[in-house]
Amino acid sequence: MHNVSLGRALYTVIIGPAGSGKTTLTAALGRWIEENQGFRVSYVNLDPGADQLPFKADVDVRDWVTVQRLMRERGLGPNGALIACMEEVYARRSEVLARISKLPAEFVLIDTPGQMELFLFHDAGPAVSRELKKLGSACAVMLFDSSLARVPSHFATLNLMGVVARLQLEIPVVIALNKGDLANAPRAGTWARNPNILLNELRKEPGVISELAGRLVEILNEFNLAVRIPIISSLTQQGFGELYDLIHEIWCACGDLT
Ligand SMILES: Nc1nc2c(ncn2[C@@H]2O[C@H](COP(=O)(O)OP(=O)(O)OP(=O)(O)O)[C@@H](O)[C@H]2O)c(=O)[nH]1
Ligand SMILES: [Mg+2]
Repeated sequence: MHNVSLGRALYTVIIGPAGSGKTTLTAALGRWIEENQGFRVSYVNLDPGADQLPFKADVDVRDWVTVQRLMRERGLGPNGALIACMEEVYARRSEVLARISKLPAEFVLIDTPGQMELFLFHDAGPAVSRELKKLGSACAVMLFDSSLARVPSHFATLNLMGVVARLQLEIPVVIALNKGDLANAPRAGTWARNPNILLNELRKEPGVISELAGRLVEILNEFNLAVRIPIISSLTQQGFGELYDLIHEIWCACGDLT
């Protein structure tokens, strides 16, 4: 149990590719934190394309703009409309952030659109994360489907994605592999716990990409940029304790214990 209040909120942005389970995790992790850590949790939806949500959004970007409305009004396709939505969110970010800043919670979980690249490489995502950092502590959870980590070189490149996200959003990034209940990446847990086993298996994998991935792991280790990657399940709550500890460590490192 870490139910010690750090005096200021922790804003956790959940990012990841389409369908990796961001929305399910936002709801499940929020409930888990409320029940197991005793903190108040607020929920923010920054996905203007969301239909139904499994959590009650305390701040909802759809109050300002929706993908459906811009598709209708501007004759755009879903991707064009999402880009237009992010422009709208960017233009109105001070209103959105003012609402977020008033949430009476220690933990604020923020769900984002499926097109992760839009949040990372459009102005709106980095602008939001920079402002969140000013409000309290902030971090991102970068979620991947664990089926992406079936071979050592794929697993090794996840850390690199985390570095890219950290560079873009300017906040610490925790990487997690979701859908661990499906056991479709049986070695991932071993690689996550033991980088030496990962390096050994990379050396056995043929090809220049595996060699590159091995060097990458070594360099990231050297620069202390490799992170622990928990295997989690938003359905069974597997790995939530480990994920929470990683997030909590960031909270402790960013703020003074009170
Ligand atoms: N087996 C399993 N399925 C999961 C898990 N988490 C999410 N899912 C399923 O994955 C699908 C996508 O989940 P979402 O939470 O909508 O994913 P998302 O990343 O928010 O999707 P977009 O917002 O559309 O990008 C749903 O069918 C979920 O039920 C998990 O831990 N295990
Ligand atoms: Mg979603």
